[in-house]
Amino acid sequence: MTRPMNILFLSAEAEPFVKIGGLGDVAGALPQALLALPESPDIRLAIPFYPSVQDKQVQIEPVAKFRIDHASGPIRAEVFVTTQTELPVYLIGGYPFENSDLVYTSDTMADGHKFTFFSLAALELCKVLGWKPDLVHAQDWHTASAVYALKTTYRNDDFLKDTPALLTVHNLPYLGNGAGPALKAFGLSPATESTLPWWAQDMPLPLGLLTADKINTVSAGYAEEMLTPEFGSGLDEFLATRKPDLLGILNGLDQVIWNPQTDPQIPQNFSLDSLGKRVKNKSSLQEELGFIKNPRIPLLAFIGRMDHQKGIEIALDALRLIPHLDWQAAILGTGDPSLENLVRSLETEMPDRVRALIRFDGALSRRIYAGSDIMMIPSRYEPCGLIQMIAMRYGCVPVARATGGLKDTIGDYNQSRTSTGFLFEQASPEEMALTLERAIEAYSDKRRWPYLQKRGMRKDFSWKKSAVQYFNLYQSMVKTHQK
Ligand code: NHF
Repeated sequence: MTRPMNILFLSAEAEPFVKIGGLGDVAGALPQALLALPESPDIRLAIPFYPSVQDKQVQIEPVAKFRIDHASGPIRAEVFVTTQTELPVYLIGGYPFENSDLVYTSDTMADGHKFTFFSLAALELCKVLGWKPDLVHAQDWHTASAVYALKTTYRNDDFLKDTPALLTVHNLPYLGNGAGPALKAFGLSPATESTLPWWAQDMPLPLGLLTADKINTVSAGYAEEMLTPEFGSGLDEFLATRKPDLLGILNGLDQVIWNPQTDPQIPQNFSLDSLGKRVKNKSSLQEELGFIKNPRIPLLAFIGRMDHQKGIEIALDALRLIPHLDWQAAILGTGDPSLENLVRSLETEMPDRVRALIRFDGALSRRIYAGSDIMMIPSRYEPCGLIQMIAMRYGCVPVARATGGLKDTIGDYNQSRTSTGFLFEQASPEEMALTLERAIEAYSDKRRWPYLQKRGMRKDFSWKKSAVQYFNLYQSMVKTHQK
């Protein structure tokens, strides 16, 4: 191919327009990183035009108006494109988004309706613009119906037929359960004759997994775990049939935004060569949190969403098992109110060494990365994870469950030459407590600890690395289709 590859990148969220979770980070960074490659593709990002994005007053211009067929009558789509960045970002609006203040809701029917509308409108947009994608790259269940549509209703479409599709799984348990009626109303029938288990035959993510030319997830470890009953969300046996087309590509980290050497929001900048300065961040954090200011007491932290996946209660119970050791703990995040209350209870039990920081606070999270010693990451599953990468970059040593991307990015202390942290196998407070004990003991070895920190700080988690892998994958998929 002499011209650059045309890639349509679909996501329900993308920084800086709208970000709810890790998907927003990826969709904000990866298309940009692909654009920065020497042989950059003509990549275009499409996201829904939520009311919250409209409020941001992004510079845009209208590009298209068309209709999407629906059982109760056609629905009008109105599309704008951003004009202030090199990456074209299509904002797809229409009435399904007009009253959706929240990106994701608990109303699975309504979410199914709006995301199916979005997915189909994104494909239709390419036709209206006369811009033929060489590949469609969808993310998670929200846009998986674009993959299914390409391979079914658009199978004989002159413009879009034979377009290869890549589906990236960022979080397998979210299958799009409840979206079946919406798919049907938009003309996408269930795959009743397929190899999918019967209960998944009308769900967007399984349908995308069934029909995508390639499937990837955000670490090699999670790609393997998805094939097991523990992590497969009921699809493990089906996914085994797709194993030849399933791969893992690790997410990257924005190394400019996350840089302890230049981060303006931390009290004391530091680098690999001036790690000694880091202690100032610790003492100022101890002071801010009302803890005893003592550099010898290890300061543990948890940052993240308080939900079942992230396993915060495992960490709380693990801390209860090690009262005999000296430590302090800062726990920052919001989420499930019952889990938030568990964090508050631990603070009440141990007021002089636990801080329950129940809020979203980006600036404080940076001070914690820069000033705490150990980051606790007890996730039950973690497709990739960002916290561990940021922690390592800031010299904060992770103690994490050996799962998915955590296992792939953290070298365990036992492998002394490559170790950057501590891993434990079972999601149990007992195992985590033993591992915290190991970490706290290692912390007291003032000679060895900095080696551990420095190995983590040296790790290259740049987006460039991931972008090259996606580029090669796109290229091989496009070539296979041209044959
Ligand atoms: O990093 C973005 C993120 C992952 O592990 C994370 C998760 C959701 O659970 O790929 O998606």
